[in-house]
Amino acid sequence: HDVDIPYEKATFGMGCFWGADSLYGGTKGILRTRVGYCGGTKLNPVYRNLGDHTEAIDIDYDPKTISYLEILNLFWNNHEYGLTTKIKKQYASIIFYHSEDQKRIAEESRVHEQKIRSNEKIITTIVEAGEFHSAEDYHQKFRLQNHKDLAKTLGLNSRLLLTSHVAARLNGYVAGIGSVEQFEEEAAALGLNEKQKKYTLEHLIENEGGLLYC
Ligand code: MHO
Repeated sequence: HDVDIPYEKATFGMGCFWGADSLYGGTKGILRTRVGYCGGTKLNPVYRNLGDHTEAIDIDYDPKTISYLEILNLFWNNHEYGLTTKIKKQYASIIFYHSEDQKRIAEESRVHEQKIRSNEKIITTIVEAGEFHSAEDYHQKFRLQNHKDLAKTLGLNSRLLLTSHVAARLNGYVAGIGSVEQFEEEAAALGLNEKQKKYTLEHLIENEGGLLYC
């Protein structure tokens, strides 16, 4: 049940990557997600030793269903980037663009955000996407992996944790992202059985509208 359609990429640093993974995973039009380290120079960064890298979310999306601007709006509305307190490089607010188009749209959206949040100083930087270093398996689809029984039914290995469409979507839904209506529309296409469906729905309802904690 993977989706083999044309896609584009989006990459952001927006605080702890667990929350971003679920946020985007449950959003309509997002095909796959992975979390990792980006923007620095250290070779082979790992969670306990990430050097000058930033925690980042890497997204494959279907541009026919969701636009880059819509994805950016989720970025602006779901992390902190204008605090007077200093944010560690690990949690820096960064837009990693993949094309000149993305760069332009990102820069325009930053100007717009600064206008409507005139009492905050936006510290978000916009830089070209470089190498993305995938994080350790246990960081991928972190919320979903907390639901051990459901995760087990998907048979996720190291590769699937990075590439599975179903895992990306369920990682959002169990965290309360997306709506019941959206989930019910999609459950058949995801190939879920009744038990998986019932379990996911329960947790979607329980967590809907809640905060993405870290
Ligand atoms: N407080 C969490 C943050 C995790 S995160 C992926 C921890 O230290 O485990 O930055």
